Amino acid sequence: MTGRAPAGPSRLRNFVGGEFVDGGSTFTKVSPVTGEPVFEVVEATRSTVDDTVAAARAALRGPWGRMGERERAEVLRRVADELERRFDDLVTAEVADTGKSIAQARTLDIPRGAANFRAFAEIVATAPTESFTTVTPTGGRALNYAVRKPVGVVAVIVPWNLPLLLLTWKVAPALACGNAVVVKPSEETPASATLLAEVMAAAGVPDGVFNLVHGFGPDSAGEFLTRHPGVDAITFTGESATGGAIMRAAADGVKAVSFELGGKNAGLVFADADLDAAVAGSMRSSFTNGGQVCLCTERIYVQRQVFDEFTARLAKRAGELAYGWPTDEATATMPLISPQHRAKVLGAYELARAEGAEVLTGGGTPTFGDARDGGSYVQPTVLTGLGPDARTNREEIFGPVVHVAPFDTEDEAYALANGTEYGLAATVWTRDVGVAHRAGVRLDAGIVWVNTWFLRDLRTPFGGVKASGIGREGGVHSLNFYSELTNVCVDLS
Ligand code: NAD
Ligand code: 6OD
Repeated sequence: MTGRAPAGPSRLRNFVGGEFVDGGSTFTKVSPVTGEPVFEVVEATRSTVDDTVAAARAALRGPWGRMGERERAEVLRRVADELERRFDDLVTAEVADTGKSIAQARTLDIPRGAANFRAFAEIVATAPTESFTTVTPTGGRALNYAVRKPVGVVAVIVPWNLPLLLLTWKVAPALACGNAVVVKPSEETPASATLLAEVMAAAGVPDGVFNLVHGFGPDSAGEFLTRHPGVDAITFTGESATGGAIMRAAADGVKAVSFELGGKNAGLVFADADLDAAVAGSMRSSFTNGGQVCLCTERIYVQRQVFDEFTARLAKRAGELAYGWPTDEATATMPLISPQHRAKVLGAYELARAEGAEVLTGGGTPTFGDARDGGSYVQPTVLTGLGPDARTNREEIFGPVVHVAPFDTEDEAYALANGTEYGLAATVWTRDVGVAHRAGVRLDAGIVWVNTWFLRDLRTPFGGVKASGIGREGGVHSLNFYSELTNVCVDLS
């Protein structure tokens, strides 16, 4: 990237059966950094969505449908190679769409795109299937074994916060299992998905295996896709309320769903923790990607003996987070994705004040005296003073904001952490292995990190409990969603 913002606006199109297609109306994607237009995006019509589903179905009947796991794994490795070859273009696209720092895009978002394909190439090529030897009624033997088959046409719908990472996290296992996909990125982040279509073509993925539609949710590409009778399964990441709408749309066709939804994640800091690590880790877990990660901690409960010291250190560091252009290596903040999302987060800051919160740092918007004043920035914010029933402590905000409160006993810590409708992730800071284990058992969360945050092994189960999701993806759990298991029973007697 040479300038402050990418060259633009350029036109992003839908990808159907191996071809980019134009036509229909367009919408404008604006930069979160400056509010200026960056891309014109062709919105998929209902008939474009029909065409993608037909192209995907046709691909399943072609050579793709006859490939074995090892051949598909080889295709996935070529996709990873091509993603790495297009690394700089993908970084530029992701930064243009989101305003995230180029340093983060280079070290997290784009490398994980390639890593997702490499990981699922290995997983699908090496995963065992079950087999059982069974005694027959006549005393003979039968062999039962399971074979994996693709589910069919999979709709992949993802949000805007980690666009390529979250898209490829689902596309890689779906392709590994032999499905064809129709993907719909967020209307806020159309660019890296468009490049992924180019990557697929360059890597030799057969036409129709990967299709892309741009657009919105209700009465647009998202809803057309989830209601489409030719779609066999839907994998979705986004808000819990959207998950509900998609589930209703999926009910008619009895389509399988996998949902990774919202969170209101807690951090627990016990008095025996390494406080330097807890403060540094909580800075990451609260403010990475402008707090726009579903796994971010928006509530931290700190054991009373260390509450004052922890809170003072966290608020000081949050107040010192460096603003800068995304292209500056030292930048540690980023804008929110859109003016609408900024209004929502600022509304949450107002609500916190109205509920009686003390604002330890932030609570408003920064001013720059340059083009960034047209962007969607808010200040990183640390709050305290609210009880567990405050809406600020129960509702997902999805911005750079955390509320800090004290606790006395381990039981109280778990009760506070579990006191929301969500249950995605939790982070625990302690040196006591007993506490670490009990936290894993007693917290309502799909993922519990101890003395770390967002440390990922792609073979592990990933997902949420309560309103944070349905199902698990990762490793063999992804294979189980993206494939059908048929049991074959052979009488050997
Ligand atoms: P969102 O639910 O508004 O949108 C997500 C996607 O769904 C977008 O592509 C959108 O166009 C589409 N969509 C919206 N309504 C639809 C409908 N009725 N039918 C079909 N598609 C529809 O979410 P967002 O604002 O883009 O993302 C932020 C949310 O995502 C937060 O709640 C965050 O916690 C959640 N999230 C969860 C995870 C996870 O792994 N659990 C990961 C990232 C983000
Ligand atoms: O790391 C992942 O695989 C993953 N799905 C992360 C989700 C982050 C939410 O914003």
